[in-house]
Amino acid sequence: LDKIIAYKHKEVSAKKEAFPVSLLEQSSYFKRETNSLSKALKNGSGIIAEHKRKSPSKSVINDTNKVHEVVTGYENAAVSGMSILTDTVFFGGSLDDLLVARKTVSTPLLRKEFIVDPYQIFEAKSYGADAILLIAAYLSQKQLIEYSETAAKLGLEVLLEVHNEEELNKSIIPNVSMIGVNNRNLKTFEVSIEISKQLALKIPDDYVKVSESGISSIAAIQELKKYGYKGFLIGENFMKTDNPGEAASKFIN
Ligand code: IGP
Repeated sequence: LDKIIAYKHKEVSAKKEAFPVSLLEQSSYFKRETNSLSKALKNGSGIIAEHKRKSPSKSVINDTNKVHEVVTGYENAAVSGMSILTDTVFFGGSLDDLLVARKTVSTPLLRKEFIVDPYQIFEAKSYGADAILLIAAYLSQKQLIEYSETAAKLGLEVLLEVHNEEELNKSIIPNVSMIGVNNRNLKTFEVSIEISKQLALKIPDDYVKVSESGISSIAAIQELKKYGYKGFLIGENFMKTDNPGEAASKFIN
């Protein structure tokens, strides 16, 4: 994680030079009305299907380059939202993937990125995202508050990711609609659904609860629903198959 964050700071400062916010604001998507991911989770299947090619913990998951097909499949499966990884170096994604997804579907889209600077929030909006991820593991409460406010001003929802009680405590802040419990420890890669169960009761009711990572069965979703979870972020389990959309539809119907 430290390596990723250090790299992100370099990446962002280079981009700011080459492509300032004033240019991002000229994107036709910048002024669009966004769709609410949190509402979609409450009213639908609750599945947030992820587009994920590789990860530091699993290396290659799906090396096809079929974003259009994957997101169309997810949309046909009636997922509530999609998470599009835009990190290139560690996850093999790109902002272009987000753009392709935005051009293809109207489903709420989460930009899945390691945000270290408000610049990336402007970028998310201009590439068609409806929501951003903020990660409490490496952001201070001050940053979380500031970034959530920036997102709200741009009409983007925030999914705030936590992995333990300490991170949860600093995440009870305004302008956040969804709290995500990552079952994967980003430092050790250890995964356990128990983390979601343990933290569930400590999340105030005004946040939509999302369980993230390591979900690979309908039974797990049923169980998590008992703990009040409305959102289920699933990547690998769908992406490792030849037909991620079909894999997702099996979880929904
Ligand atoms: C999906 P999985 O185990 O279903 O592929 O996990 C998603 O939760 C995971 O990709 C993720 C992630 C993140 C990736 C959760 N939080 C933060 C990068 C950064």
